[in-house]
Amino acid sequence: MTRLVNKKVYLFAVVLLIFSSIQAQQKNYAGKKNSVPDNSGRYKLWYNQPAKNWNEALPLGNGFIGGMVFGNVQNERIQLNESTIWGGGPNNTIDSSARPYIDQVRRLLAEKKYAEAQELANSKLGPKGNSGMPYQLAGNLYISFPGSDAVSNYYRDLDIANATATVKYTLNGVNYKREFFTSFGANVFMVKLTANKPGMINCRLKLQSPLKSSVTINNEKALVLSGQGSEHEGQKGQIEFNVLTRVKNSGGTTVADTSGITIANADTAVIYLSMATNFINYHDVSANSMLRAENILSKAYEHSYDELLAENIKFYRSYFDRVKLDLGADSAAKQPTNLRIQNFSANNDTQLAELYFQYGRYLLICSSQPGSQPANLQGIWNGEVKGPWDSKYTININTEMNYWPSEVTQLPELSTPLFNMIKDLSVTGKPTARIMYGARGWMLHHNTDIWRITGVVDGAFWGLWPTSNAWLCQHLWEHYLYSGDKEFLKQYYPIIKGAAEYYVDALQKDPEHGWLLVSPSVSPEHEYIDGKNQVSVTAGATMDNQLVYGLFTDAIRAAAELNIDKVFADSLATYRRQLPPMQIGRYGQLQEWLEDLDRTDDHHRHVSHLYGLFPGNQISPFTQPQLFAAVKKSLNYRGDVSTGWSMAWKINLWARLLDGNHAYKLIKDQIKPIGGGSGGTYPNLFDAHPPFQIDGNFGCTSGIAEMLLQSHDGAIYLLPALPDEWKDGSISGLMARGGFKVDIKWANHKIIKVVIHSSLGGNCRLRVNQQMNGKLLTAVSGINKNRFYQTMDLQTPIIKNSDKNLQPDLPKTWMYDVATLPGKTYTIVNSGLH
Ligand code: FUC
Repeated sequence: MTRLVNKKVYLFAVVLLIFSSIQAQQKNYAGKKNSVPDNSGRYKLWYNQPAKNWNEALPLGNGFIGGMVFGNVQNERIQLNESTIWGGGPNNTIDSSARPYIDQVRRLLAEKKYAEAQELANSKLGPKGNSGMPYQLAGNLYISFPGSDAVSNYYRDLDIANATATVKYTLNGVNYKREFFTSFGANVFMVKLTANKPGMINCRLKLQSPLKSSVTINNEKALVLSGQGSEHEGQKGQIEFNVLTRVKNSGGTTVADTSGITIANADTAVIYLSMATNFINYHDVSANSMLRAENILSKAYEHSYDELLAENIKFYRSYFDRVKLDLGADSAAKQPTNLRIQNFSANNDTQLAELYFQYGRYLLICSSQPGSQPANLQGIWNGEVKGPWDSKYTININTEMNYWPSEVTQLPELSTPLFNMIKDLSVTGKPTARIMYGARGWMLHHNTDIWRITGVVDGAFWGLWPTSNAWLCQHLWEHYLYSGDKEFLKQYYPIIKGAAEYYVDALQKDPEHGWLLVSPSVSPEHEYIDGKNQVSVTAGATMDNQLVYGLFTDAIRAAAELNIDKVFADSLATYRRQLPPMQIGRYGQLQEWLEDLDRTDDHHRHVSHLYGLFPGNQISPFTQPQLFAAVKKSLNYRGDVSTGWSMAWKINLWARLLDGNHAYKLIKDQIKPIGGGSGGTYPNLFDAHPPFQIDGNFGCTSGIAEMLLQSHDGAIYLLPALPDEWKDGSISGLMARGGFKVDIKWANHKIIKVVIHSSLGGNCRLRVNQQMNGKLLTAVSGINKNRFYQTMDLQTPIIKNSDKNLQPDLPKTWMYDVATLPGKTYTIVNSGLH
């Protein structure tokens, strides 16, 4: 009882504290005249107060380093990240005692002793050594200013069209301005402090880190923070890092000592900040981090802020400007972003949907660059020593979701870090396949980290999932479908083949049907009920069947494209036929497990068995209408509101279910402040699982693209899922498979203009929801001859539901072919609207 009372008192005190700190903030900033952004800011996130917490700070980054800008008036904080600062050091987590237990678990599953199988798996097949290392922050740059917080005209923004952030305010009649960006070319974080009167820049810089670290100063009067990644779960911290910062001022003075740099009476001050570590690759940490950080800083220091900025904007825009989305003007952009998020579901704030779409592209450009680490659970932005789920790579959905927008929104180079990680994993995952499963090829379980670990993480209930390799390889094949890049395919074919070989050896014959099953496994992180037990460990989960079916198909097609390995490809075709077909269960749902165990009141966040619809291409409304209808049933049972990434996945799924209004409903569920335990969006537009997880940002960007264009099912489907709210608009630069770049303009929900840029040539087949009569178009039906548009040849599903004629309501569509040549552009103006 006393404990309960104490708890209540404590809670009350916390609420009071939060409330009074909010009031204190409001006292400083409310009531003062807030400045309205210079142009209503189609591409700006803007606010009239500083960040009260990390989820209000604004992210800048270049794939290698990142910073979160808080915009506090008296004590500016820039929280710093370097993408190779992780706990521990080179290691792998292969379980050398696993082999006999895997066989025992397989036997128990074959005998349908599920609870026993799980008990054994949980006790014998848990993590060995560690559950992966955490991605860690570098520290903080603090800039403290004398005076008071009571300023007027406070304004703070992030301009995602230019990758810059700004803070402005007026104090004692002086207008102060701070500008920030992260240089892609020079790899430094830049800050510029100015005022509209000379001699007014007075401040003090400090570097700080919660990691083991010390601060010194070097010969060039740069402040030097030297630190070390943490020891974690028995792994000694082997990352060494340095953060260096140096000032260039005009007017006034700068004095540096080990406690900081003091800038006095300057007209302007520019701060250069570099960060580097000793990390070379997952098995080599022998670089000299200090030398690296010094070189970066001294090279950048030769250039002025304006030079670096001009070069940066040019570089950044070479990515960002490739896609333009216009969903029409609305007046909500005149409001600060935090208010727009609050009001999104009530208002039709089309420009916020646009901003969210482009923000996903911004975040990918800033967190994943050729040569960098792939975007992790938080991209590159993590303010903690041990962030949520270690801020590492979860491969049963999250890592893949990060890269969903890259091909379709024309940022394919940004997948390079993912491809490189797959290459690493195909090496570290080879002994795992051999030692744990007695199989050739390579494999990993549901997580990895910078050291590319491949063993079980977090316990068998979550971690005994061996199918990550198949999902990762889907990205390799998709890159080929979009680009037609044979060199790329040649380079990565052995990796796709290695994953397929793993399954050739590891699949288990099901005694009941003779099917080949992935065993043991789980339907990611989900459980079924076996008697009184909640069990996750299983064999032949639908997602696994789809993933292996997809992998074998891609490997067969890749071998054919390269004209190699026919015997192996033919053997895969034989195995593929023996995989379990998809099954429609008693509720008319797509079964998640081999047996009909689904529940209609199950709202679990993972929708793994719907992989076949998205991001897979195994369920088509036109050739698999029954499966299509079953997926719809399953998704309706699962419900809408969930964690951030789950809602983002559902946007893509509803787009593929050709229901734009339902997809839009999920965008509304996602773009709202968090509450009631479900996901949403933080004031800085970061996706909330909660907590912050970047996958939902990327997933929603991909979902919006899928609503406007799809190209996985034999044709380029234009506006397949346009919601009522997006009546007029245009999109340019979206990519379709086969190297087609597509621009679409529509009015009153009808397409009025399409422009196709063909890079590879070949037949361009369009599917539309309206009759079109452009001069270049030929109305067609039947198979698309373009080889990038081959559809999946599936086994016949098993239907257990009594309604054998499950037929979805499908829109009437028309198909047209345009014969294209490489490098040519085709404009179709649909004059006759039907
Ligand atoms: C998977 C999800 C969780 C979370 C974590 C990082 O485990 O089930 O919801 O997103 O990854």
